[in-house]
Amino acid sequence: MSRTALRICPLCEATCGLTLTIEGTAVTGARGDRDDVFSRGFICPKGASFGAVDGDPDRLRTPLVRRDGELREATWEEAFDTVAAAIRPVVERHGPHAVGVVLGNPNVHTVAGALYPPVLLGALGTRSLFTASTVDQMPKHVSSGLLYGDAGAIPVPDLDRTGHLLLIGANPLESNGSLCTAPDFPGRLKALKARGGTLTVIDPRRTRTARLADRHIAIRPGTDALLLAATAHVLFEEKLADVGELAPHLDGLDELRAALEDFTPQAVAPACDVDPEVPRLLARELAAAPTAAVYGRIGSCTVPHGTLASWLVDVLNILTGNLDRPGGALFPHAATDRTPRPAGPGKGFALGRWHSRVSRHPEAKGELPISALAEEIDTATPDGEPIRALIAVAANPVLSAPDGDRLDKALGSLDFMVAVDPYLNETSRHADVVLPPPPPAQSPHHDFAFNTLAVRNQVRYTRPAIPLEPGRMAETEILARLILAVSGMHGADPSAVDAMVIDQTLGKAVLDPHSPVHGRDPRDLAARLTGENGPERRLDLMLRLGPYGDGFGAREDGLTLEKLLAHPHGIDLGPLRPRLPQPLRTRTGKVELLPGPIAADLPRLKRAMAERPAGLLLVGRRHLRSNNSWMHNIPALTGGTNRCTLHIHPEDAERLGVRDGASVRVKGAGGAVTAVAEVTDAVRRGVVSLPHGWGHDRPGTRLRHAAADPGVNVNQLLDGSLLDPLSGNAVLNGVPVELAPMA
Ligand SMILES: Nc1nc2c(c(=O)[nH]1)N[C@H]1C(S)=C(S)[C@@H](COP(=O)(O)OP(=O)(O)OC[C@H]3O[C@@H](n4cnc5c(=O)[nH]c(N)nc54)[C@H](O)[C@@H]3O)O[C@H]1N2
Ligand SMILES: Nc1nc2c(c(=O)[nH]1)N[C@H]1C(S)=C(S)[C@@H](COP(=O)(O)OP(=O)(O)OC[C@H]3O[C@@H](n4cnc5c(=O)[nH]c(N)nc54)[C@H](O)[C@@H]3O)O[C@H]1N2
Ligand code: SF4
Ligand SMILES: [Mo]
Repeated sequence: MSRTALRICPLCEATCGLTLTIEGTAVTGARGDRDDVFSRGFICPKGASFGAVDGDPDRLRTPLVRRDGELREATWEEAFDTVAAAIRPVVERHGPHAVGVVLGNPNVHTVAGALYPPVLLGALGTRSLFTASTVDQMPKHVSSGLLYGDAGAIPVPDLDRTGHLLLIGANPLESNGSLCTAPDFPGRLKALKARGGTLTVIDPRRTRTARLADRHIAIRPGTDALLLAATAHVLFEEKLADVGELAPHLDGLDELRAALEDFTPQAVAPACDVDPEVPRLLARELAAAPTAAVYGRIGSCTVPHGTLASWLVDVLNILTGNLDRPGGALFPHAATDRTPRPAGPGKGFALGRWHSRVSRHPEAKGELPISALAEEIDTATPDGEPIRALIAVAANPVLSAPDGDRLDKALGSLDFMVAVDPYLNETSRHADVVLPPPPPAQSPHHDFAFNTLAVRNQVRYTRPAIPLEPGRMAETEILARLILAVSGMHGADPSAVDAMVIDQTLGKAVLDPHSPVHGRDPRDLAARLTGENGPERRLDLMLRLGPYGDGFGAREDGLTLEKLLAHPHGIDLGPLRPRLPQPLRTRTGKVELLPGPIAADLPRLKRAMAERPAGLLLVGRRHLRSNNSWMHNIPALTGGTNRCTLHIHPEDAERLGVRDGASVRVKGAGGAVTAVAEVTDAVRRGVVSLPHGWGHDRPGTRLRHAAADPGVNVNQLLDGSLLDPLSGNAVLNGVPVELAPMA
């Protein structure tokens, strides 16, 4: 007897609605939900393998606790007892910062990851927070923080209506999009072309996305900020800049023009290794298009000038009048966003409110660079204690962050580590306690993060497709119990955590004159919340207080959890709409075009005009059937072209004596790896490419399929010292390497 159930796919940012086929407690099939208001039936090979991902026999079923040096199966009670007994003493003896927290990427794909880590951090009071954001999009947060006063205000390209898309360092045909949630990104790009629009792609590799483009610019890695600065320069020089209706919301236009004066096409072209006509062409194309959107992703962020490149992406949208207008780049409005407040000056965005202990890296958005995690554990300094205990939730930094070998050793030296992870992998193998969440089919889903980055406003929620198997614990409960265990409330009812958050939120809302519940009784409001459990009540709360919410009766027809549950394929909330100045939180209440920290970093970009590295530069790549470090254990998603090979251009291969299929030694500042060469002109000359997330050959892991074809860890080539200084983001692309064919 089989049945079907709906489940939003958590495997990438596209958030497709799936229809799962379920037999007993197993997912035996997955297809796109044609009635999904957003994804309309789209599915990719990863989503189609949902059953295999969900049912991977190597997923842990019970907690593991280290006894006599070995991880052994244990009860949940033993596991949380061990955590409670270990963490509090570290805090009491060495202070809160001696407990580190590492949050990995899947936290943005789970309900638990959205709702509990902020509470955990509050309970611990630690400044030792490291997340996947600093090997990813932190530069975009910093540029948004500086421009708009809110690190979360990220404009999203209006894919379905734009007339021209300039796409920089992104390959959505493999990644399915990022910081731009768009189920069927490939179809949306084809639709852009079908309606007469144009697509330009800047990427050192001729990717599947680049092959779809009208124009592909194979730039030298790491130099996009220069090319974009020159493009903005041309907009001013050729009097093509036209900010249109944005004018009253902008501050610093003249200062911006002056700051970009030296970035002429002639001056940047040699460093970018493009013709000086390219920035002129880009500027004219952007200015001439009826509407246009500039969009940058990983390749524009994980580079030495990541924050400047991210800032310039928005600068180009602003100078062409495309920010906040249909067809340009707009600020989405998610159903769980906070109650909108009236426009006006805000608190602004501060960087470097504290610094890392060893290398004195400034914090950004409350985080320290994950590149610095190893040294914060293994290096003593006179001021402050090293990290002694670590809580890792959905993170595999041994593979995803620079210099995995050093981090591997550092993790092994901790007094205590707990990992919330379904796998015993390169990172969790160091834990003293592993707390495994249930597989996705047994978990609820709502996209708290990605709905704020979606190309269409919409809201969807799916309850667990399969009830929790006996012995399983919901990840929401795991994290709630973890919070209680580290805050001296071990053993209390985990729903107390949700009740506390609800009380605090309502307590503030009733005092806020702009809230729809201003002046009401918080206990009465709390009693009206619906939902089967704490996390559902919190979702109901956020929906009801949000921009489309019922305001607890203040707005008839408004959104509630009950209403959402009555729409299992989701509720469409319409296309993106202009919102300025409401999202602005800067001190001036305007878009601050040339913020101080950006202006102070421009001389470094100017110096980069003279840099022409003679050697090879390494870039990454993603494969459609992969996802960071944790999907190489699924047979259906490995093999074929999804391999950890080194792409190298035929001319470079010839010059260095590298043959297709032969092993090559790749050396970087942090170490060396040996990979099989794949000679291809899909990479430009002077550039080689290795994918990340591989290197599954360490002992003590339980990833049987992945270990059979382990690949190598590209991040071993890094030593962790190369960062974008403003954001602390690791430089993962455009990294100098040396090659030697193996005898
Ligand atoms: N060289 C190079 N390095 C990179 C990148 C690159 O492009 N090049 N990309 C970077 C980017 S963009 C990112 S986001 C990071 C990712 O870095 P990480 O977040 O550290 O790595 P992931 O591989 O996403 O690992 C996630 C972990 O979460 C676990 N997990 C999976 N599902 C769940 C779940 O439902 N709950 C919990 N609790 N755990 C779960 C997995 O088993 C795995 O251990 O890697 C970065 N590293
Ligand atoms: N299939 C699959 N999908 C994924 C993931 C995955 O691992 N696999 N990971 C998910 C995550 S966590 C993220 S953050 C997103 C990332 O989503 P995307 O940013 O679309 O990811 P990539 O496919 O790595 O594309 C980055 C492109 O930048 C190019 N590039 C490298 N250096 C430079 C440079 O200096 N300048 C320019 N202009 N381009 C450069 C690379 O060649 C590459 O084609 O994907 C998500 N989706
Ligand atoms: S595109 Fe992403 S969200 Fe959609 S099915 Fe594939 S992995 Fe899942
Ligand atoms: Mo990412």
